Amino acid sequence: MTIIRTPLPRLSAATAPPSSGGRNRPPEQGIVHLGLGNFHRAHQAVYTEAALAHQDGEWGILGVSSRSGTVADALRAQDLRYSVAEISPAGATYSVPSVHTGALVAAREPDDVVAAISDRTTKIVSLTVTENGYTYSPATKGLQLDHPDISHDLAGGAPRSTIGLIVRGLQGRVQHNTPVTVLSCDNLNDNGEHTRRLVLEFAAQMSGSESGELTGWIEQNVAFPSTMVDRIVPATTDAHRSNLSRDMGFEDSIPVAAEPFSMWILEDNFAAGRPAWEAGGAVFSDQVGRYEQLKVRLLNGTHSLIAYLGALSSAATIPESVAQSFVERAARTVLRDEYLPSVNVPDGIDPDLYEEQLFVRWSNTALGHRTQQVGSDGSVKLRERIPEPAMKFREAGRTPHLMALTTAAYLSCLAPIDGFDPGPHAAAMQDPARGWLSQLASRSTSGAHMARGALTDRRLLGDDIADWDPFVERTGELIDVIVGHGIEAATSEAVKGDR
Ligand code: CS2
Repeated sequence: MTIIRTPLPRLSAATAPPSSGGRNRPPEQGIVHLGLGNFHRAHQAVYTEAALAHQDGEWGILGVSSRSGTVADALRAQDLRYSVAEISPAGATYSVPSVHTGALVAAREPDDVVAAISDRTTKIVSLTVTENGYTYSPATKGLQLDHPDISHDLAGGAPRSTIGLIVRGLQGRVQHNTPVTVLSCDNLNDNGEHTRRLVLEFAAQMSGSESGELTGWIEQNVAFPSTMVDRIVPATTDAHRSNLSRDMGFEDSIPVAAEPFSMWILEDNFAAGRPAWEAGGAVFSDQVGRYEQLKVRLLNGTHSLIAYLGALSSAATIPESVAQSFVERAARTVLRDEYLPSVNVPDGIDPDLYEEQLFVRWSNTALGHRTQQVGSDGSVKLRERIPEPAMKFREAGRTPHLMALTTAAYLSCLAPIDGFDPGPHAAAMQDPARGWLSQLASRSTSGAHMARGALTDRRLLGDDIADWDPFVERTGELIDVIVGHGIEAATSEAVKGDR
């Protein structure tokens, strides 16, 4: 007997479940969002859906992808709908947000993006462009003026960089003099102030008389609140897609899988209003900086260690990695003994509960968060995670051995020395520094040599680490142990610390 399968319908306005709150028309646009990746679609978009269900408003989102057209084109083909699957070992629950009003690709349509940011109806320009999207130098924290996209944008071409797009967009607002908020939602310390500094620096570097007027206008009219965003959102896999079709009865080419946990803490400093994101559980607080430290260090810093130890021990996913007792031990040690002492814990947060919750989240076997994904872009992530808390150790004359292990494992994954094979998960990691680090590795005759070359180059972890011999030396020794005896041996050495 031949079984004829009828193809499932594609997700569209007609096949989507009704939006929450019974809204039956798309919202008016008030937000331009740069970075249409999975994280934004499972985080800010979900909070915006809840806000609009609670209170109608002009908070529809024009989503902008930076380079690839895959998501933007698929989103348009699906009437701007996509599914979010909250996945845990207990099962999956689905929702279909309906908050996007359009989708653009910055590399393809830069002028339209600039025009949208300039438009007086835009009240918020939000960003999830990853650490890598800010084109800044770790040594100066200022704009990377020698970055080809920045020099191109400063010369006046259609902008290629995120900061260039924002500043050109703001420039168009001077005429109608309408305030706006630029909202960074990336894992950067002090992300509001950081973005403000880069935007003002770009404006100040522009040629001609426009520059002075524009900088003054930005200082007066643009708010840059800081935020802490948190949700584990892996890259979508074919398994996510087919489970969704099975459960929902439609085909969605761009679903997003996310953990059930979600957190958003924001400074309530908006120049032109905001959605009622608290309806979705967002918290407006004057302790954002503390939450950001807690999250970037305890979650992200430890996450990097789990990813590199995992990749070097053939673990494809974060839950597989942290299920190994040597990884769990290292993760608990770095979190408690090295990151936590540097954090000014926000009021009402119990660090023990926070730690336990992190281990539950990292152990979500149904989500399949890959070590390769968390390990990617280490050169721009580690500079946010390691140098500041490490300085507390330097001031006390001590060495943070697990932070040195994180750095040694990162370098061994990205740029192995001496014929060392870090395995397929490490080989699949992407990183803008892979080129120069690999060249360095090919000339390095020992871990000490490699660590010195990598860390004294201030591009990697900035000045404080570059000038700190005991940290550089410890990193080199641990690379040698990884190469000579394996990652487990190196981990137990690091956990022993100064004992
Ligand atoms: C991760 C983060 O890829 C990474 O470096 O640490 O993406 C992490 O999953 C999120 O910040 C969780 O909120």
